[in-house]
Parts: sequence; structure tokens; C-alpha cells
Amino acid sequence: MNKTVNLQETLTGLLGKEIRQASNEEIYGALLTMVQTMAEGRERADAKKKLYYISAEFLIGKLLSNNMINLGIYQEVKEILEENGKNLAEIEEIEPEPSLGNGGLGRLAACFLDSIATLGLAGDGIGLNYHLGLFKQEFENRLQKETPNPWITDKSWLKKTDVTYPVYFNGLKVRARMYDIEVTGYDNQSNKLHLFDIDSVDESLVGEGIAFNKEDIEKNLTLFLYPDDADESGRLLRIYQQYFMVSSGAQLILDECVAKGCNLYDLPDYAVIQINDTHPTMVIPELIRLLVRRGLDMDDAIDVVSRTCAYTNHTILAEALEKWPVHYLKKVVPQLVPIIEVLDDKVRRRFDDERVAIIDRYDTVHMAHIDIHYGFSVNGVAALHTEILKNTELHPFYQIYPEKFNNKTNGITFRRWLLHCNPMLAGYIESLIGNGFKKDASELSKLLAYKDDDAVLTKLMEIKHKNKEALCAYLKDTQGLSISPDTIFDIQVKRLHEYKRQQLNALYIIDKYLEIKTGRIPAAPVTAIFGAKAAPAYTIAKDIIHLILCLQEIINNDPEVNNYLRVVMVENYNVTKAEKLIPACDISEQISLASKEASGTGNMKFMLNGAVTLGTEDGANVEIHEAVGDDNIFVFGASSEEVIRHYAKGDYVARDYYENNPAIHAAIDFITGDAMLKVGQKENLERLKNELINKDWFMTLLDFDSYKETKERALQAYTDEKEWAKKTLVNIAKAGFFSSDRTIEEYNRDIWHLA
Ligand code: 26Q
Repeated sequence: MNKTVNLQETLTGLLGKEIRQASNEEIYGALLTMVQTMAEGRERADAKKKLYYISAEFLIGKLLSNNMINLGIYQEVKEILEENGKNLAEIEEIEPEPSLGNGGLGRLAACFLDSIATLGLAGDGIGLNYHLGLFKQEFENRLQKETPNPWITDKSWLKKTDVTYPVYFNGLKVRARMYDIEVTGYDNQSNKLHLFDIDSVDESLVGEGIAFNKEDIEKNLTLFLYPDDADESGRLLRIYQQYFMVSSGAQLILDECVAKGCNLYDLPDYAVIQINDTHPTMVIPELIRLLVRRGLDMDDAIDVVSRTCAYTNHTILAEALEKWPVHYLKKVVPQLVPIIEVLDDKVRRRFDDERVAIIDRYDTVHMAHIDIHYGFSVNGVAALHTEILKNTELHPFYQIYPEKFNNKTNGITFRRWLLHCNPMLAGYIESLIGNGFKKDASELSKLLAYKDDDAVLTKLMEIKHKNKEALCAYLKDTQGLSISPDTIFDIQVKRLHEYKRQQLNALYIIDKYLEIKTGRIPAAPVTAIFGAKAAPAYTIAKDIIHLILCLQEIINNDPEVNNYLRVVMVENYNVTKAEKLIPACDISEQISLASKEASGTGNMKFMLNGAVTLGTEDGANVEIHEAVGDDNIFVFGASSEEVIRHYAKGDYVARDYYENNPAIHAAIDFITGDAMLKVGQKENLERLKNELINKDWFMTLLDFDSYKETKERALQAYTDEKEWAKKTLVNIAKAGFFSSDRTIEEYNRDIWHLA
């Protein structure tokens, strides 16, 4: 690494003037150029075999500070700026956040790239360069409104390359161009994130909100991340995007392997392709097609590809499993259809079982089934999730290919989720146990030695309080909200989905509000904080946002209540906001219906920053529970077995709970009561109430009593400050397992086998 660079001189040279004289924008631009040059100048793993992590999403977050940390220049740059009267935090604000992902799956891909580079492995990302990314969320009349989120500015981390590939759709040829973003590992090498795009995309296509002409492919192909798939043209565009990504990616992979001397029969010795959920699944038939064109016979091509591709499953929600009608594929990528038919035919010859077919009797292609039959590895993302895949969701496949199934419990990069977002805590930890934990996260367990050290416990609570103060200032600044750092910060931030059950948290808040109104004061004052985007076409999810925003209005303005309870809904929750919220959290809400959250990764980020989990036995919560023990987590709710049994029997009836449980009855009735109708929309609130009583597919009411009782215990526990600080310490000390460095080492050991 280029440690000899004189940073001050370099910066002044790039600016063409003294730092003191430059604007923040100019300094941002100069820093970006300097960091990019340093990253490019770093070594790259030069191994025979390389991993390609192909994903429709890479939620990378802002890059400036993170890259400076990974290059080892953060502190020095910060000091140079300070000496010149400049503030790095203000300069960071200038950088737009690339919103190239929806949530967990995309953020996981970004953490993985960081760890792959940090571990010195040869591995690049392949994805799409969405110009407007995921929509930006604005609140208008307490409703979510979507607007475009342009992030590509003059000064950008994206580097345009000369690498281009032709991609053929039915009757339309486009030219894919590759853009690169440097991925800097921590104190190690740099890798690349390759993002494909076409030159003809036209941002002026966007009309009201995020509406655009979905049929003009040459202008809209990489305009947005996941256009609405509520209508057929949206679904077709999704297939265009996916094929564009995998066809460009497959051409890149073959080119790179051939350049290294690979004869195509040996592809698995040169490349391993990790398929991030089913969005890139078409890479399998596309590679087969390309290999056949280059002279392999079909059976050999299928064999080679099957030994190159591995698949990760991230969800067990039926509606999120991708299935495409054959006629859609015929319309967009007819060249793949005969190949998919061959793949289906081979399966049907081997197995007389409709459940494992690729093309079902309704002529629908099951994308995951392609991955499982024609990949060599299938992994889930947390222990419980993998067990559910093996025993329930993918059971027929597990019976056929038990050796393909394996678990890789998710992880997070500690560089971003501790060193960068919580420098005070990171610095304090270093003063106690040295800096080994930055490269070997398991060293965090050395903190356990301080479990009964009053001075350490006090200091941990002081740091938390400072982070809460910073969050208060930020929320005041950005949303004009007044909250107190002397209340418990209870935080639920994640995508809005019924299975994640933000509505359960909201019902609790209503219940608490009603209790306070009758004079029952909580053990400690609480600030309930939410952050969540809802898919634009997901009506009930948007109704839940409306409910929370109405509660924020009513409760925060009620002088009888607002000293004990306040509600905050953070606008446009994204990576940047997560970095401010997570270090300030006391109670981490991980309350999905057991069996539905594949893993969760926010749960790990909160734990690492010293929050205590209030959660169900779902996803990686189960492993967090095992790590910290019963005393350092608050667990509630029905088990995954119970939930799966209810679904099998169809015996959960929400209305019974509504009718027989007075607290539930009152909370639900409140949704359409006078106070709410004064500030909210009748149509939305009635629809939500009706959904909870008559459907409640994710069993909110089943867990209400248990949630309430457990949350009361958590609030009570907080009042014993020393005991709470101990829980905080144990959570941090036990977080080492959830480093993505550990996850990536396991992927490499069991699946990738890179040198
Ligand atoms: C599918 C079909 C049509 C349109 C959209 C989609 C679609 C898009 C995005 C389906 C799923 C996703 C994203 C899924 C996701 O983020 N899953 C999360 O992955 C995390 C990383 O493994 C887990 O921690 C979370 O538990 C899981 O919900």
C-alpha cells in the first residue's frame, strides 16, 4: 500500500490551492480522486481461480470514509482537514448515497465484497448500474411518496471502462458497457465491483413521482432498481434487466478465464459464480448457450456450468420465489427457452416428481429449481433458515441432493458497522483490548474480562448517551423532531413488510398510549423509532407507514403522554441513516414471525453496537440468543415449529384474538377511532384494521401478549443501569461470530475453494 504518499501535498496539488481556501465540494472531489488513485495502485489477488459474486443489488452506502478507513488514512486526513479549519463530517454529507439495493440481500453483497478484499481473495462483484437506484421516500400527508434518487454526479466512484459486450433481446440488440467501482479491503488489496449499463438510458423518461414508460427498453433498461412488478410491463422489464446483467457478466467471465489460458472444459478451475438469490439465475442457461456457441456439446456445457455455479437462498416467502411464465421468456429472451426446456427435460427423465420440475404444468419456470439442479451448492443464510429449507420448503430437493445443502450464517463488515459508524466505541474497545479485533473479530470476546468493571460499564453507557445525543440533534435538524436522549431508544429499522411485523410494534405503542392515558406510567420513558421503505405497490405496507406517522403526530403532541412515550418515523431510511441510528440504540426490535426472516443482518449490527435484542426465535436471532445466553436478550413469541404447524392446519384465526383479548380489541379499534381519523386517511386506516382482524397472514395477534409482557421486562431491566450495561458489554463481546470475514472464510472453505 502506498503509505509514503504525503496526503497534505497531494490534496493541495489536486485542489490547485490551499485546503483552507477550498470549498467543501472541492475538497470532496479532491479526496475522491486521491482515494481512487490509491485504491487503483493497490495490489490485486492474481490467482488462477476467481469468484464472481453476481447480484441484482449491491447496497454499498457512501464510500469516502469507508475507503479512507480501509486505506489506513482516515485519521490523518481528518486531522489535516481540522488543521485547515475543515470538518470531515460536513464533507461526508456531500457524497450522495448510491441506492443500488432494497435491503438485506443488497447490503449483504456489499459486506461480502469488503470481506473478500480484506481476506485477500480474488473475487469481483457483477451487477447493474441503476441510474436512479431505489426510490427516495418522502412523507406527504403522513403517506409515503416515491421520488427518484439520482446518485451519479460529476465526481463519482464509478469509472467508465472501454469494455463493452453485445446483448441480444428478441429483436433488439444493445451494447452493455462496464463501469467499475474499486472495492478497498481493510489493510489489504482492492477488488472490483463491475456494474453494467447502456449509454442510451434517458433519465428524462421519468414523469410524475417515479412513473416512466416501461416499454422503451433502450431508454429505461437501467433507469431504476426493480421497477414495480405489479403489472406485466414491469415484470417484463425485470426480465430484461436480469438477462442484461447475466449475459454481460457471462461474457466477462468467459473472457477473463480465456485470457488466463482456460480451455472451456476447465472453467470450474478458473471461475466460481455465486448466484445471489434467483435474480441472476439466467446466468446458468446463458453460460450453457455461450459454451455451446464456442463449440462444446450440450451435455458438456451443462456439466461445466453445473460445476461452476452455486446458489444462495435468501427467502422462504412463497411470493418472493421467482417464477416466470414461459411466454414472458419467449418474448424477451427466446434464445434461452430451448435451453431451459432441455434442462427441464433432463430433470423429468430422472425424477417423476412435479414438485422438482423446472417448467411446471402451467408453463411457468421456477428459477430456484434451475439453480438447485444445475448448481453444485445450495445454501441458506442462518442455521434455522437452512434447516427449514431442508425439512420443509426445499425438502424434495434435499432428498435428491443432500450433499449440496449447506448453511452460511450471514455476517456484517465491522469496518463499516463499528469502526466507521461508531468511532467512539471502536476507540474505547481498542483502548481496552488492543486493535487485533479489527482483523480478527473473535478477539472482541476479550471484553468479557471487563464484565464486572464498573468504570468500563459506566464508560459504555456514556458513549451510548453521546451517540443518542448526536441522533437527537440529527433528527431535530432533518425532520424537526424533538426527542430526549434520556429515554430508552427502541428501534425497528428495516424494509416494511407484514412478516417483519412493524404493525405488532405499532399495536404495542397504541396499547401503551392508552395505558398512560389511564394513568399507568411505564417503567422508563421510551422513544420508539422506526425507519422503513415500503414497495410502491404494497398497499398494506404503506398503510402501516401511515399508521405510524399518525401515531407520531398524536402521541408526540399529547402533553399527558409525551414525557413517557414518543414515536419517530425516520424518512428515507438508508445505509447512511442506519449508520446514525444503530450506534444510538438501546433495544433492537427483531420481531418477525418465527420462520419467516431468513437471517436478518440489522440484528447483528445492533448487537455489535451494544443494543440488546428484543426478538423472536427467528433467523440469526436464534444464533444471537445462543451466543449471549438467556440473560442478555429478550426472546418472545411462538416458535417456528408452532407457526409452521398453524400454516399447515390453517387454524390461526385473527378474529378470535380480537374478540377475546380486550387489550388487542382496544388497540385495533383505536386505528379507526376519532383521534386517528382527525389526522389520518379513513380509507387507509379502515383497510389496515380490516386486514388485521380478518386476515393477519403473519399472525401479529398470536404474539401480542407475549411481546407486551417481554417488552415490559426489557423496559424494567433498563432501569438497573449497571445490569443493563453488562448486557450491552456481553452483546458486543459476543458479536465476533457475526463478522462477514467469518462468513466469507466459510464460503471459501466449503464452496469457492480459492487459493
Ligand atoms: C422477487 C420477485 C419479484 C420482485 C422482487 C423480488 C425480490 C426482490 C428483493 C425478492 C427478494 C428481494 C430481497 C430479499 C432480501 O433482501 N432478503 C433478505 O436477505 C438478507 C440477507 O441474506 C436476510 O438477512 C433477510 O432475512 C432476508 O429477508
